[in-house]
Parts: sequence; structure tokens; C-alpha cells
Amino acid sequence: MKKALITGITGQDGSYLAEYLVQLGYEVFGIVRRQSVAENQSSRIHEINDQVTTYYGDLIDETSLYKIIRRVQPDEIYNLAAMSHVRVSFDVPSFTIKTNALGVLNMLEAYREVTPEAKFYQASSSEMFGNSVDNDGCQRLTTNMSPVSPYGCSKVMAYNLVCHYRNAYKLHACNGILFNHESPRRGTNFVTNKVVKGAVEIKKGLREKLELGNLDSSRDWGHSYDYVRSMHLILNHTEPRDWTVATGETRTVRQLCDYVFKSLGLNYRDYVVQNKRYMRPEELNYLKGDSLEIREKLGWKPRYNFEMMIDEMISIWQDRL
Ligand code: NAP
Ligand code: F7E
Repeated sequence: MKKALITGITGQDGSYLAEYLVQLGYEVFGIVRRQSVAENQSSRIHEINDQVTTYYGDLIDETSLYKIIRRVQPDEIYNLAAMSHVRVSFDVPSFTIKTNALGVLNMLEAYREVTPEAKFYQASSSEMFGNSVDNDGCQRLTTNMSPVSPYGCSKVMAYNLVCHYRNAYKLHACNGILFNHESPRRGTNFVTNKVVKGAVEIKKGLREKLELGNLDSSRDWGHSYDYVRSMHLILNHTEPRDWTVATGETRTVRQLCDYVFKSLGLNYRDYVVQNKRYMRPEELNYLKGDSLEIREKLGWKPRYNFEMMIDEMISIWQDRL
């Protein structure tokens, strides 16, 4: 039985990945942070709580990482833990860099010291590209990285550390550069789930308006379930290397609002108002990923399209509220 260790197991991706690896027959371990509301610690993994083993740890506490890796002796390490909210990273830049960059260094050091024969996946992000776009309108592995947020900067450092450790110490360490991916488990302060939840609340008469920031930025949105499958494919390819994972379809936030409100029989223009509070000091305007390589070489293919994903989110919020 292969052993997988997931940091960030309580997050959106960590919870889907844990379920997927359990289904594949892995023994799954996870690192969780202590939270003052204990229920929040495992709210996304409560359905598989008895099938995974979790330990308290933190990416910025090196000793906890060494102890856990030594105890688990994992075959595969998925490093998904991060301060993952781009706008919030402007408010807490130091914490963001500590967790997302130094935290990755801590993970890499513990990994190379304790289980260098294991495989290591790093959750890299399309936010690293900033506003760089190739001539054909896409971003890919070779696209210049010029991040526009503390979050993006932290992820570029982590990305480079993973490449460096792979080359210097001959480790099976890989970056998956994933474009935006969403699900009903997405935090409700990310734009997709915020819009879906807000629109369903308006439809049910629970609120009157929805405040958003920039409606004109574009994102390449896929489903988290599809993207965690790519993580497993990436680590189990014979050659350790980096990949981009994306749907290749891009939409504006305005188009997202239009689709969600229309699905509920509403016109978003009657309800959505802009509030500067949700704007960013510097915005990433446009993302559209080229994922041809992972589709051709590893056979990855998303099962959800944009409409299926949003419909699933709407239906879950209609039940929840
Ligand atoms: P998420 O829902 O915010 O989950 C982040 C996880 O990291 C949570 O389990 C969180 O724990 C944990 N965490 C945060 N700081 C930590 C620390 N200092 N030590 C240990 N654990 C810590 O994010 P996600 O959407 O699942 O994303 C997973 C990873 O992929 C992240 O690295 C993110 O940056 C990256 N990524 C995401 C996307 C996307 O569109 N979703 C795209 C590209 C890359 P708590 O539950 O205690 O907060
Ligand atoms: O913003 C705009 C906002 O916060 C998307 C993370 O998973 O993907 C994610 O980062 C767009 C931006 O995601 C609101 O300005 C408008 O242009 O949902 P988001 P993100 O910043 O793209 C990358 C790939 C990651 O790696 C990150 O971890 O929507 N927007 N109004 C808004 N965004 C938010 N959050 N809230 C608004 O009210």
C-alpha cells in the first residue's frame, strides 16, 4: 500500500485529493493546523475522517515537518498548504511569503533529509505569470513569470526552489502550474463561490445586493476534482518535471455573473455593485492556459466544463441555504 502525505488536506484541493487517493488504495496522511473552532479543522474531510490519519503541523514550524515525515515515511508528498488568497496576500505579505515560500523550503529540506527517495508535488500557480501572455494569447511553462501580488511572488520563489532541489539533489520533485480551479468546496471569498452563494441568497430573498471588485478580469476556470487527478498523474510520470494544467477556456468575472444570475432567472446588472474594497493594488488581467502537453503525454482530460461546474455549485447552494 503506497503512502501519501498531503499538506493542506483540509483545503479545497487537499480534501478532493485525499478522497481520490483513498479510492486508488493509498494510505493517506495529512497535516492540519490547529484552529480555535475544532470543527473547522476537518469540515471538508469529515466524510473520510476515519480513512485518513492527520497530524498537527505547520509549514512554518520546521520541526513539526521533520517529525511527521519521519513518522509517516511517505512514498508521495503533495505540498498543497498555502495562504492561497491573492487579495488577502496584500494585507498579510509577510505571512504569505513565510508560508508559501519559506514553508516550501522547510518542506523540501525535511523531505531531502528524511525520505529523499519519495516523490514531491508542489502546488504552483498561474498567478506566477502575472500579466505575461504569449503571442497566441496563452500562458505555458515557457511564459515569462512576472507576478503582480505577494502571493504570486511567493509562488515563484517556491517554484524555483523545487526546480533547484530537483537538479541539485536529484530528487523526484515536480511543479504543477495549475490555473484557477473551483468547486462547491471553494472558500466563499473566492469569486466563483462568492457569486454563486450571493446569487442564490438573492434568489431566496435573503439579501438584496452582491458587492464585487473588478468585473473585467478573465480567468481560466476548471473543477478542483479534475485538477487533483492531474497532481497524481504528474507525480507518477517517470520523469520528474513541471507541467501546466488548464481548461484553455477563459471568461470574465462579468460573464461568470451573467451565467450564474441567468441560471436563476435573474439579471446580474440589477444586483451586482462594485466596491473598491474588493479591488487589488495590482490586478492580473487575463489567464488562459495551454495544457496540450499534459493532455497528450499523460492523458489528462477534464470531466467538467464551466457550465457543469457552476451548475453543480448552484445546486449545492440551493440545498445548503
Ligand atoms: P485552500 O482551500 O485555501 O487550502 C489551503 C490549505 O493550506 C488549507 O488546508 C490550510 O489550512 C492550509 N494551510 C495554510 N497555511 C498553512 C500553514 N502555514 N501550514 C500548514 N497548512 C497551512 O487552497 P486550495 O484552493 O485547496 O489550493 C491548494 C494549493 O494549490 C495552494 O497551495 C494554492 O496556493 C494552490 N493553487 C490553487 C489554485 C486554485 O485555483 N484553487 C490554483 C493554483 C494553485 P486551514 O484549513 O487551516 O486554513
Ligand atoms: O479572483 C476578481 C479578482 O480570488 C478571481 C487562487 O486559487 O487562483 C486563485 O486566485 C478574479 C480576480 O481568484 C471579486 O480581482 C472581482 O481578478 O477568485 P479569485 P484568483 O485571485 O485568480 C490562482 C490561480 C491561485 O493560485 C490562487 O490561490 O475575480 N474579483 N470581485 C473578485 N475576487 C474575489 N475574491 N472577490 C471579489 O469580490
